[in-house]
Amino acid sequence: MLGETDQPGQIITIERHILEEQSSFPEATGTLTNLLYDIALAGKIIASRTNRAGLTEILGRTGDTNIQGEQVQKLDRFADDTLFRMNDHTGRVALMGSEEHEDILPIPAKYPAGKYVLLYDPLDGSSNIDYNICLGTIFVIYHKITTGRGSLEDCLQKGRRVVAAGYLLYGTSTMLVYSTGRGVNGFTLDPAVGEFLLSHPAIRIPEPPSYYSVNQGNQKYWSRGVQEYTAWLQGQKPGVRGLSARYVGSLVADFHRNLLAGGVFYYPADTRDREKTHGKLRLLYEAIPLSFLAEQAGGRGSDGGQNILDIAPQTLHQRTPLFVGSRALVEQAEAFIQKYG
Ligand code: FBP
Repeated sequence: MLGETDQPGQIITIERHILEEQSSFPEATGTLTNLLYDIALAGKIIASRTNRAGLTEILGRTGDTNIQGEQVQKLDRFADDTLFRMNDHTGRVALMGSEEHEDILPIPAKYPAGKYVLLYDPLDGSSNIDYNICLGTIFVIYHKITTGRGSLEDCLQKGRRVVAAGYLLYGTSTMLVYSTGRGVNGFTLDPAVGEFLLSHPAIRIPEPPSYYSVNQGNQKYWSRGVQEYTAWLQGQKPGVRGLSARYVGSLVADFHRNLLAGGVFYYPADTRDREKTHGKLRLLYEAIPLSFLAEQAGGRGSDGGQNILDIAPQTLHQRTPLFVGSRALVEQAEAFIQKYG
């Protein structure tokens, strides 16, 4: 697999990597390759704004509220517009779905509709924008399965049908991590040349794990199973070495750390808000893409009862509890929830 054969220090751009990946799909037409290029370019444009967020009029709110009931940040809107305008005219995508929009986003009639469906969370962790904390963009790609120019049905596909998924992390450096179902590779943007270069080939979640990531401020609203699981992670159970707690409050940042260092991120269902008895995070453009990547790196994603990739989505913005990261830690969560509810 690419990455394992490359000598350390070889300069591999994401374009070359995607092209070499394409060569392992004899039936490939290059459309997915170009769609991944477009997403990488959109990521560079968004990064150019996040990096200067404190200096430009991009901080603060638009005054609008999105379908999630959240205040829309200017940077949210910019990221959302950038991803849509990058993909609405290329003839590669039939329709899109965004965390920021209540309904699916069909391709304007004046443009040809393509064979792929692109769903995205344009700017994850947006509650952290004003505090200069890591942000991310999460995306997932499916084949269009209906005839014509596509419909909601094309967006409500199980994670087992994912063609490609990934995220951009806008942190100390800008990274793009993706998979087409042949392992997970990470690229770092070299601002000097404006290129994403292969920096993390063939990522596998290491054992033993080091971290657990959860908003423990919600603990009293969790089920007994999740409470017992958290105590186990903290080493309060006999014979268990506790893990260290890390929580940024930006899903992509917390997931990325655990992907590279070993650990589990979880956002369980809680009784705090009737709206969120199924958890806070969105199945289609947060839980499925990250669970796909985790599984490709030897880990697992679960809602506490079943693999996230086996859930049949019902609605565009449906929420789900999420436990994702090191396989053994996620399986333990399922065991505690099965035992204690
Ligand atoms: P969005 O910013 O895309 O709405 O994502 C939700 C999110 O910010 C995640 O990034 C993060 O893991 C979680 O919510 C933090 O929630 P909380 O503040 O309740 O811990």
